[in-house]
Amino acid sequence: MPVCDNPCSSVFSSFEMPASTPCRWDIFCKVIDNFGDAGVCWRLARQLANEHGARVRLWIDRPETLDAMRDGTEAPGIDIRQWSKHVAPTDPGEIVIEAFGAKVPESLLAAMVASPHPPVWINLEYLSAENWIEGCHMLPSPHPRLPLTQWFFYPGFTRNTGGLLREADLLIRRDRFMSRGSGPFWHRLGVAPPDAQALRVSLFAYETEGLGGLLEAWRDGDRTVWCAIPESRVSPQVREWANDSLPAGGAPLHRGALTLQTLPFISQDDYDLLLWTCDLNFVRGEDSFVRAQWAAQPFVWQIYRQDEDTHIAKLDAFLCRYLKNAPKNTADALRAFHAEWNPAAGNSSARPGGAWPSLATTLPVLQRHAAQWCDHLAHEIDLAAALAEFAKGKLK
Ligand code: TRH
Repeated sequence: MPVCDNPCSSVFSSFEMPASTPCRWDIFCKVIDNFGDAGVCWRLARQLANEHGARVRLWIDRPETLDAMRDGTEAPGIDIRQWSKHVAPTDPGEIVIEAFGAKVPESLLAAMVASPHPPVWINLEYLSAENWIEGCHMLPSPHPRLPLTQWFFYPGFTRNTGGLLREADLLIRRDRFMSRGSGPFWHRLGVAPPDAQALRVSLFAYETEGLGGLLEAWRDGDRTVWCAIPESRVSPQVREWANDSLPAGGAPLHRGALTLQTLPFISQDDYDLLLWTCDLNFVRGEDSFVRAQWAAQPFVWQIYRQDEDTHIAKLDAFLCRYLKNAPKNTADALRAFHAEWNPAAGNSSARPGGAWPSLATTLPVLQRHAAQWCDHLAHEIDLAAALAEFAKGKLK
């Protein structure tokens, strides 16, 4: 069965596509917390629709999570549907993706078994830089009871993984934006542009003990720091640090060498612009972490915490890969900062203010390193293309 030449079933005809249009994808997303699960699925759905002619049903248990990220963005080819244990399709597409452990309902599994052409059933995993994922990527996992096979798909940083989400025109758009300057962007956000001499920082984070120390290091430092803070879990802590004196209406707050600029939670597309235009980005989770790498700017990753500190091995694996070709001083400074920004459980002595001076000194080197890393990654296949290729192979 060809992957992209099938007439679409009647259910998918609600998309009003021509009969020759292709691949019907179902992506299942369960929002565990925050924005990452929804953010990745939405980005993947958009790319499959825009670049691979896919018709995607994005099944999400909490569709409202997408609202601020989409901010009204049109999504031709994507049908966002709410699902739960009780409301789920019984007419699978050609490709069914369970993202990040979202388990499709039994009724759909039964329909998959009954289908004359069972769909390609994919388990899309979390991103990791650990070596073992290469051995598990694209492995089959037979269902314990039903005549169905699921395939593991691991995003990653190497050729033997599924790659990272990257729209075909992303780096071109980034370079065009950078060559035009960020003035119109700030104007659109209603924000006074940062001083040209200032170090521009974006801060997207979970609650963290190290925040106060870092803000104080910036406040008392030699260089002006302008820090944009889109609304997130760290925002209440920022307000507390500022003694609730952040001006209303988004005006900046000045403290010594530091200017704090709060922002609302902006759309995914605008968030890219913010990452591109800042000299240093604090990111977290999975999707902002990847977008920071496409920004080709230095970044600090606050990894999502897991029980028994298993996330620390994941963080180390990434830093190892990322810093492999970096000068030793630079690698040491970035590692030290990450250790303070991601303390192991029970280590409450973390004060990233302490590791800041070394990181600040090495930022120009880190900037070049980030650009090289981005170029290197851009030579690998992107996740949407890898999934499309894999599905095509399985549907033959
Ligand atoms: O929000 P996150 O912490 O998401 C997650 C989830 O917690 C998830 O359960 C966990 O498994 C995963 O991390 C590892 O961080 P992330 O992944 O960076 O997602 C944030 C999304 O929000 C991303 O798509 C970018 C988007 N975003 C905006 O659209 N506008 C904004 O202003 C900001 C700051 C982010």
